[in-house]
Amino acid sequence: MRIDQYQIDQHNDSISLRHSKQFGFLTEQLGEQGINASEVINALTAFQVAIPSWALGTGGTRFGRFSGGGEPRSLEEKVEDVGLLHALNRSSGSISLHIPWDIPQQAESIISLASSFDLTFDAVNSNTFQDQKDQELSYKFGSLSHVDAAVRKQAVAHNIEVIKYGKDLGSKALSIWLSDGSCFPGQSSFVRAFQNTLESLQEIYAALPEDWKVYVEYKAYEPNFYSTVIQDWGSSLLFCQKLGPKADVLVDLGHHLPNANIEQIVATLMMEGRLAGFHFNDSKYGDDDLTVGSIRPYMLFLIFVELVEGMKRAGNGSDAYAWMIDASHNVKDPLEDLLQSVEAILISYAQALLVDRKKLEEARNQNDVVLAQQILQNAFRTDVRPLVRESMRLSGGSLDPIGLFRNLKVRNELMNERGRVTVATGL
Ligand code: RM4
Ligand code: MN
Ligand code: MN
Repeated sequence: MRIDQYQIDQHNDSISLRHSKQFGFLTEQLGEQGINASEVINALTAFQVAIPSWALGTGGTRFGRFSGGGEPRSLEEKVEDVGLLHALNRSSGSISLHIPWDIPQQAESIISLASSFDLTFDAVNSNTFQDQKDQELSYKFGSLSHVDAAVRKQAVAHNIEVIKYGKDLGSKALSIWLSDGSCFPGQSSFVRAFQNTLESLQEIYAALPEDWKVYVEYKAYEPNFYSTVIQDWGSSLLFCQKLGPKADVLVDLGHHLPNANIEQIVATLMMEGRLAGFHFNDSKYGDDDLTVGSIRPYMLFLIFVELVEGMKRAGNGSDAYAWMIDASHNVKDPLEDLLQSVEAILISYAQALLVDRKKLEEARNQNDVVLAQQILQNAFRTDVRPLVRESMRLSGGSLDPIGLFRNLKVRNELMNERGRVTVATGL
């Protein structure tokens, strides 16, 4: 299914009066504070968030999975789904593949399908946290860190194969999330596991094409419950520093221990020039993979405050980083959920762009704690949705992506095309 431009324009026309009023009012208010709304809108338009190929179907937990129907049955249909999202919000212009869940059979034809939707291929992800059918050696006790060199070799070879797939698609990065660790004290040697992993990563690093990067993701726990080899940003940074300049740290919002100060982690990584990018999601307890901004929107805003600051300091734009949603949708329509997530990201980014940096610095220098807090909260409490809508409208998207999605009965259409009982590959 494709959404035509005229359908978007028609829907926009029907709600444009209300939007113009709200947008006009906000622009004026911001103008009084010395903020140029069009600069914010330009930054929003440039912000593109990749969609993971494994998030287009209904997710599940280890207890069950309740498929909603019309899920993509092939990589082609996944590309089509991301095409729908991008047509609606013009902010989801790339797709990130997980190998071997989504192996592109013919690179050229999938590239041309993607470009017909204005999509490119983001980082490719390797998978050594599951055993595949016909796999010779098991990853039950680890992969890149395994005590047996033969298993490590197999895991390294898999990562190198993933790079090859990515190269054919025009990707520029390999993203590694390593589930290796131990479930019980005594099970493994921390030091040996680290050293084995480093050696394995060095081999993968050596296979990276010239203009590629490797993103090293960390996670405190799960599926291993006692220790994880790359457990936190510090371990990840250590690996990256040992590997070289093509390795950077990937932050997944759900991968920290409770109450971690993620915004401070982000600031530190940016200060060191080692932030690769983000896997966005939200959580209440652990790696819950919930809709971005659904539980802790203020934290997301504070993270964006640091991101904006870090980008400014580094003198680069948002395209210098890899932004992706890494979420799972157990009870919502995956496409609606992804639209909500992208919107939440843009809202936080817009709010962070409103922060009066000069005043904030002055307040800090004066130790005016009250004022510093107020400056941040003023920005956070501004309803910036008209800016987000306007940025989508200007780039040809919808003023109300979810409204139009429902209006066009997209899910019904997909169920008619693909069937009611379809299960997408992924978790
Ligand atoms: C992990 C991690 C990885 C993702 C897998 C599916 O928890 O977030 O990034 O690839 O889940
Ligand atoms: Mn992740
Ligand atoms: Mn995760």
